[in-house]
Amino acid sequence: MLARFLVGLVLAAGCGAELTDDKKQNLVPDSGLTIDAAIDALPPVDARPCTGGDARMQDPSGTCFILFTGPKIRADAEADCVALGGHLATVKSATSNTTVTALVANTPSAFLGATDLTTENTFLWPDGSALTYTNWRTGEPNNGGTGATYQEDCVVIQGMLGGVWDDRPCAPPPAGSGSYAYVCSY
Ligand SMILES: [Ca+2]
Ligand SMILES: [Ca+2]
Repeated sequence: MLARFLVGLVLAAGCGAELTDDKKQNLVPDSGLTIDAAIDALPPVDARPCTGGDARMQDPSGTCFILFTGPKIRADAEADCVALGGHLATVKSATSNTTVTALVANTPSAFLGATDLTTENTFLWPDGSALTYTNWRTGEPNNGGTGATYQEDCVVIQGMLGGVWDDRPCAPPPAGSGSYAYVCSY
């Protein structure tokens, strides 16, 4: 009985000490408020380092483009990009396309993020936004061309042709097609 009483006394003392400390902390002026205001005034910055993949480059706006040589089908490539905290690449300006073209300079074809999987010939970026900038190769997108027995609903950038775009299969069919290197961005 005495032991139980002593344990209770010790626990009560411990709680009392914590309460006292909390009280003291609450009485200290919050000197961090001025610093918080200064931080809030700064523009938002994506602090994630531009790393990973087989090569990577940042465009002047700070968007990080990451090349994986793969090859993989579109769904698997996109899963890899999501694991990085991004998506298959969104390219919204000629400046960004120049950066990605340099990144894939030695790569014949690499997936970007756009698809027309939802509505044929209406390409969208992974966030659902429309393409405001495009760099289609002459005659593209052609969904495989006249008489094609398959769909071309994904987009590749062709590094060895100066960074033009072509719609290509997202996966087979046709057999052996639909697997490419891929570029992620965030
Ligand atoms: Ca298509
Ligand atoms: Ca095509």
